[in-house]
Amino acid sequence: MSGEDISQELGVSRTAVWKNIGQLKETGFKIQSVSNKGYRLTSLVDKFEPALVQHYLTTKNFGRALEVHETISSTNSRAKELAQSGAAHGTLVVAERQSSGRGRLGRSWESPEGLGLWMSLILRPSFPPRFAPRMTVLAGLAVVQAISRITGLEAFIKWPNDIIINSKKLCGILTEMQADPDLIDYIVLGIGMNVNTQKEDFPIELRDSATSLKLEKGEHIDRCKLLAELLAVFEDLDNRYLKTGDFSEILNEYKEKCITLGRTVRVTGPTEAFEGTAVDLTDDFELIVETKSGESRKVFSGDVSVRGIAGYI
Ligand code: BTX
Repeated sequence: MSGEDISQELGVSRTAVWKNIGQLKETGFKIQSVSNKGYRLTSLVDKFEPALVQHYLTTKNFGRALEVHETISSTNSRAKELAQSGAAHGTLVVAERQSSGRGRLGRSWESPEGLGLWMSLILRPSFPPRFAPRMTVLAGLAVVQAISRITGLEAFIKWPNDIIINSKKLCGILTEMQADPDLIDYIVLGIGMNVNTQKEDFPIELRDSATSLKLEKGEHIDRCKLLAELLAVFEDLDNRYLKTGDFSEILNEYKEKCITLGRTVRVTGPTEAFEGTAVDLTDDFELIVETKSGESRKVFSGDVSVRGIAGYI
């Protein structure tokens, strides 16, 4: 497109066009300039550039308030700070790299620069705190659906919150909440997804149990598009639940994608460990495990490994 056309279309001066093209190039957009012809955009920047993310967004709330960091300790920690100072429902924190990304139970989450989707969404739902795990259900389903739409890959959920492809861990979800006994102040929903990670980018101890979209699909994935799609699907599911108040249908969709059900699992709690078969989920999102002695036990949290999945033999 010629500089003249751009300046007319946007109603700005040729100098402004020239300056802005220069800035875009500095940000990482690949733009060819040919004298007497104009400019050609040959590739977008592979970064969470706020303007690019906003360009793809189709949501009403999710991601409309956006904070992007090059490096941050943990997007969940930053989102909690923002939530405490009053940030709105749907506020999003994204980082290119996390220096101390957190998993559950004090574990760490590998978040190398420019290769993943490390994000935290602030939610202020109006339901009581005991329903908070429902947000993890919505998030898990949203991740699976967004992956399918962007890449065509089929992903599964390992209860409660790991996303699995080809028996390997692709993504983890960390839900943290601040609440009074009967009112949620905020939920911070952290999602960590390996997007363009290559095998050698993972630390050795994770190479057999972790995967990325690029490794599974065999091609580079546009992280901004993926982020926008994920937020769109997530907001749709959230609206659907708000409108109908009916969670059973959504839980059934989750169950269809839940790789844990019907499998041998090992439950490691704070005081004991046992094995059994995961048979179902309760309406409160507890896992029902039938032990070898025929006892039926409800598991609320703790660690559940599924035989054959993500390194558990
Ligand atoms: P988790 O406790 O289920 O998983 C953590 C475990 O997963 C680690 O102990 C390690 O074995 C393995 N692991 C670590 N990094 C990776 C990785 N990149 N890919 C695959 N496996 C890995 C799951 O916790 C929840 C993770 C949430 C991460 C997001 S990122 C954005 C937000 N900010 C933040 O600090 N955490 C969340």
